[in-house]
Amino acid sequence: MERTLAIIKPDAVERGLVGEILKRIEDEGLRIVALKMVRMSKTEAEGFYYVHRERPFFSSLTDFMSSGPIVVAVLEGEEAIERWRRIMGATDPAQADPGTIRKTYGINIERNSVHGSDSPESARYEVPFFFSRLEMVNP
Ligand code: 3AN
Repeated sequence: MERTLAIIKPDAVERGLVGEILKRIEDEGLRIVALKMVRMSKTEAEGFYYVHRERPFFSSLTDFMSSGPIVVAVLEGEEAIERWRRIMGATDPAQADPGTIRKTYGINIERNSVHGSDSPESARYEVPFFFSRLEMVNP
């Protein structure tokens, strides 16, 4: 059993897509074991995306991610990390497979509607970034 961090990004929250995306997660058989809405400060967004600090898009990305509320969730299931990545689709919505969330809702490579941890190592950083153990249920 594996856990991963999912984020519904500001572009999707703004367009009223929270319900659709949470329904998709449940329909795919991933269990939501923690869930909340937050608004990150610029500094918090920089902390979350620390690994990308040298990338040219870092400043724009952290501006965007702190521009409005996001919904963060911890998803649990067999191979949850890989499964959630597959459901999201490629980073660039234009390259994403049909039926993926990013293909369906993503606006561009930055405003791509959802985030998912890309490895067990990043999940180990990202899950506790938002949730304490007390905030995650043990079904
Ligand atoms: P993913 O979210 O698919 O793991 P990463 O980790 O390469 O993609 O990038 C993190 C986030 O940075 C992406 N979700 C996207 O919002 C943004 N991003 C990635 N590449 C670019 C780019 N070339 N231009 C602008 N933003 C980007």
